[in-house]
Amino acid sequence: MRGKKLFAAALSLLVAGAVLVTGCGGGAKTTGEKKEGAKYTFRLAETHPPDYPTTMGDKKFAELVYERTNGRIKIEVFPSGQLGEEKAVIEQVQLGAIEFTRVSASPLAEFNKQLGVLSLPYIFDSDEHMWKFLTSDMGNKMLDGLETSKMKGLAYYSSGSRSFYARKPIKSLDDLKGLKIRVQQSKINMDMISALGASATPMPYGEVFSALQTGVIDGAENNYPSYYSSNHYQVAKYYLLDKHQRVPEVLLVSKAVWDKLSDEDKKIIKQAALDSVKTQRELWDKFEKESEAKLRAAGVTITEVTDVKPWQAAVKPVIDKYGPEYKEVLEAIDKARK
Ligand code: BDP
Repeated sequence: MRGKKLFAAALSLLVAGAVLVTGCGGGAKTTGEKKEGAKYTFRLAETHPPDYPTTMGDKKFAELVYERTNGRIKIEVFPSGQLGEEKAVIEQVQLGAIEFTRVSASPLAEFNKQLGVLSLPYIFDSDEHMWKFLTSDMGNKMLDGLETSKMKGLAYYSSGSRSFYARKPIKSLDDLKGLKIRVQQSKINMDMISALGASATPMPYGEVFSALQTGVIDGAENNYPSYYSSNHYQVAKYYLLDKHQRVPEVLLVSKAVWDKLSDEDKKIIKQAALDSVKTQRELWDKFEKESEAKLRAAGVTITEVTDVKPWQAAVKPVIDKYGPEYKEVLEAIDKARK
């Protein structure tokens, strides 16, 4: 599987030039001239399986673009990490080797510092609060800000809240002490884990199952849908609902590709991305409930954290360390609370 992914990644670099030169048979020019009515076939990299809500959102997006360009722009969705793990995919999107992707804002923040604020623990009270912020001027500004990192943010998707799970019973904050916990590849996440007394092991998502199975790590953290669809629950049966983060998903396009599109195509793509959010969010809400029910039916022990104050106090050093960098955004997040 790994080998296959590496091969896919190498291949995508090789064909990248070809896709941009030919626009896949559509005659998009390489001179930088923006041709109206050009035909393209693009790829969209997605880490989740085909029926996962983000993948379904990607597909809705692709479908809308296809319809609204009368079949001129075809976006093929590659699910299940076929084109590589998120960090490697982001690098390829920066090069224009992969045109589109949907990734978590956490690894993305390693490429665009401004987005790091979205990984800070307990900054959103609820999904409603998060969405109020994401759809505000500041939320949109952050998507546009990806341009400084060779990408163009198109839309946010839902990802619920993240909580811890482990191979052995965890029922309180104290139980995390000394555990080796896998985190997404981001510095803020590593600091958060340390602040909670555990030991942070960053690793790509696709490697977590076997690391849990073999005991290389004691636990990890994610939302119900990922915990369920990745089968992590089969080897780590104890879930502690502390909801430490709400990290949105981001749908984005390579700036190298974006800059070659006509204004009309840009408009269609941006609008299609925004229109796909509704589908993704509806499917998310449904799948979040379904996966929780399936986890319970499979015998997973779910412990609710009734008082998050000790958790918030424990991660305060993380907020103190990064907060000043994000003063303006944190103010906007606070405003969205009211
Ligand atoms: C999931 C996100 C996915 C991340 C994964 C992770 O949807 O994009 O890759 O978490 O933990 O919730 O790496």
